[in-house]
Amino acid sequence: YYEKHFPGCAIDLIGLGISYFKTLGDLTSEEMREINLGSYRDAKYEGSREEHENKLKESATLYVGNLSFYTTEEQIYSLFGRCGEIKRVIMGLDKFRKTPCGFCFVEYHERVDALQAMQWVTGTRLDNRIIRCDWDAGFIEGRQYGRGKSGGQIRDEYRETYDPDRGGYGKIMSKK
Ligand code: GTA
Repeated sequence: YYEKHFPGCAIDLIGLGISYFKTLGDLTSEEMREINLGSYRDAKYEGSREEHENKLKESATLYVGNLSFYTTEEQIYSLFGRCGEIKRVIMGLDKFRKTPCGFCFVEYHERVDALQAMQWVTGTRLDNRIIRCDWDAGFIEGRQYGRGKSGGQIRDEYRETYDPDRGGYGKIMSKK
């Protein structure tokens, strides 16, 4: 787990074959920047690729996915607040109905708190779903809306399984 999320932080103590893992408090600012940034890149990001990468490296904002449509902002505050003081939570909304559509952004004041959430909260259960956190380059007005034709997230248009907590079948499947 550490090798995946904190590449370069496992130090083999010379000759002893013992691996020592640094805790978050031990990381240098350079190591903090370089931590696994994930593979998602927002295709609608307005700016250069380099700028996008730099924003991700310095961001204190997380995208949280695979939420139930029934999960509330209060639940997000209560879970993510365990990792540090939250500046703002932005719930993802269906662009037509303006109802939750299964994701949110969590902005912390400090990057180290977002890092704690990346370490401890991603992959845990909320409303009986395994949630996923990802670094985000920062919230911009409009990004809270699903980009699918139906108003929800694009991935829910193509989903082929039945997911009662995310509106049933995917939108394309339900038209078949
Ligand atoms: N930081 O992982 C993320 C992330 N996701 C998934 C969405 N957002 C994210 N931000 C971060 N990390 O502000 C953000 C977006 C936006 C908001 C809603 O959430 O930046 P969205 O989910 O509606 O649309 O965004 P997005 O993100 O533009 O779609 P995505 O996930 O890249 O691409 C669509 C996915 O749907 C593909 O991975 C694929 O699985 C599926 N898909 C797309 N097109 C097809 C297709 N033609 N056929 C089959 N599957 C497809």
